[in-house]
Amino acid sequence: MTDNKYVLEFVEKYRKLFSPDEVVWVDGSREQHKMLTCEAIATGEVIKLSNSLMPGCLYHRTAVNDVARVEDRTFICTTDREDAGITNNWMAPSEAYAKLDAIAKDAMKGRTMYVIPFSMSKIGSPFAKYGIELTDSLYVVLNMMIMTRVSDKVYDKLKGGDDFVKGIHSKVTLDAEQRYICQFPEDNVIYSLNSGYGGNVLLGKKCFALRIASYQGWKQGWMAEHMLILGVEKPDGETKYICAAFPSACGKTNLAMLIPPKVYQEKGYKVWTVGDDIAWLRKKKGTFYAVNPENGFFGVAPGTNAKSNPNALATTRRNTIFTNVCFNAKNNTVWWEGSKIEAPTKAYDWKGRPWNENMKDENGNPIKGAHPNSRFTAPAKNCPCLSKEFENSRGVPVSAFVFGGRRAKVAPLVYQARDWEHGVFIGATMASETTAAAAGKVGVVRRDPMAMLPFCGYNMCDYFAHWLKMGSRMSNQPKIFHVNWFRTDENGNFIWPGFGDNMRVLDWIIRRCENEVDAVETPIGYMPKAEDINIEGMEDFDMEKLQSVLSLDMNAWKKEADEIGEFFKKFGDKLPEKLWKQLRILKSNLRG
Ligand code: OXD
Ligand code: MN
Repeated sequence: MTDNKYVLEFVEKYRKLFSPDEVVWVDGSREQHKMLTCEAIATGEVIKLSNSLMPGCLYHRTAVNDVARVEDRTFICTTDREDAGITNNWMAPSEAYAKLDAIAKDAMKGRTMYVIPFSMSKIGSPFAKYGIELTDSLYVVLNMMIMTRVSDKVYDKLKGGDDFVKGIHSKVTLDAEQRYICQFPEDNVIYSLNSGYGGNVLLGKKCFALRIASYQGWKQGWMAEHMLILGVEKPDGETKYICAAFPSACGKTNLAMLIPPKVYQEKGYKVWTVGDDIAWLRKKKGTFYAVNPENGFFGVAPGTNAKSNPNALATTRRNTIFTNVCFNAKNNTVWWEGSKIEAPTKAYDWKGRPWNENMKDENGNPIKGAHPNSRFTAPAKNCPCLSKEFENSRGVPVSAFVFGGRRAKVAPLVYQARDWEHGVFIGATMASETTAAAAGKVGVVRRDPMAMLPFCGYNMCDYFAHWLKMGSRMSNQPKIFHVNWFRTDENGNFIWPGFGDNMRVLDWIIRRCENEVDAVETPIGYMPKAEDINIEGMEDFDMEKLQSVLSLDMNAWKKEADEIGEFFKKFGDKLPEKLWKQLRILKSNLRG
């Protein structure tokens, strides 16, 4: 397959440690994909779904104790603890290697070790970074073949060198107590044991494209961000690109695949998806250019329906792997809560138990057919609104960065940073409130800077400084905005309808970028004049509701500013002074 000595040494080292019965070199070919799929079906690792209704689709269940990313078991392993910072779990590299090697010893006996060469972003592009993942999971192989560019051409691109990320994965026994997701940014190594859940084991995604890549970007002068990338095509045919960061459960995939409301469609607006989760950003001629390094979407299934995200639904109709959704045994398809499709009458839930929608647990709560974090892994090329720039190796020029969170009261529908430094402050302080859907107290504010808290592979203070520095080098700085689709009324109901209507906010953002519309200066930044948000054609929405989502409660903001101060204090002396300066400006503005 290759004579690259670094690749051969890497594979041999872990073959000796894991002791698999066999090593299979994955080459990315159709023939091999077909063979491996048949094998996964034969072993029961996946179930083949209806060929006529869902051609090429597969169904998989994870172990019940292994259904999500595990932040408490995720470590950044740097020589110096300071380089991981206070927001990451840290382990010394020597300790981590020793601990994980002991768990890994002979873990693949009786199994096959697959060697997956993959590229994040298009092979050969200026953005491309290469990786090799070793795994004992065929499910991982098949998912990686959707989410990344898997090909033996990767070996040629290495040109005999060692510039690749080494990904090591084994399910071992799926013991949650021995589960580790370790990143070694100084060594370009990811080591993941005892999990089979996507975010922990598809090592190209969070582990590489965010944790390792953010560290590489810091060292090499570029950025890896937890951002969707979308293009808004205007009636004159010009397309403007926006990158947006939201914490999990804020509808990133839905925003990335938004369908504009009728009034916008009639005028000729279109939204194109470049990416739904990760953006790699590089500077060219003073402008940020963004690519989506992935090749597919790993989206949350529950809540996806013909109204919330018809494009995502269409994307999943072929060659898609479904994980932990409900299995409809009547017609060999899948179902999930919030699909707006009648629940199946002959079905098995995500745990594999016979299921119907009337079933209740011992506390009388409905038993869900699909796990709330059940997923689809779908090829990007299936997406009806995929941007024609998706494969463009130069990336797309970024006009605006958007940060967002889920805030019931404090943040208005949209506001704009006064300048880059203020924008970095807004990103660094963004937050979401916990919802009733999650365990624990409702309404607890969790700060999640740039939505990177679980994904930044180095010290967050260095990360903020990197943001400040990158922006200061741009002659064509993107404008920075904050949005909040989740303001509630006195009864706790959402006021803003969201989904396609978010286009109205994107429209204001783009007009601001083009200096086509004025704004009001407020203590927190620039805000729209209500009449500049187009509410034409909206049902059950009026000027009064718009005013209410644009309103600012100064007392709530004073409390917010105090809380930001407490949050900043946790970072100690390393926090860039420019962020403290922005907090002083906010406090002084709020005093009036
Ligand atoms: C994801 C996440 O799975 O951000 O994309 O949690
Ligand atoms: Mn994500």
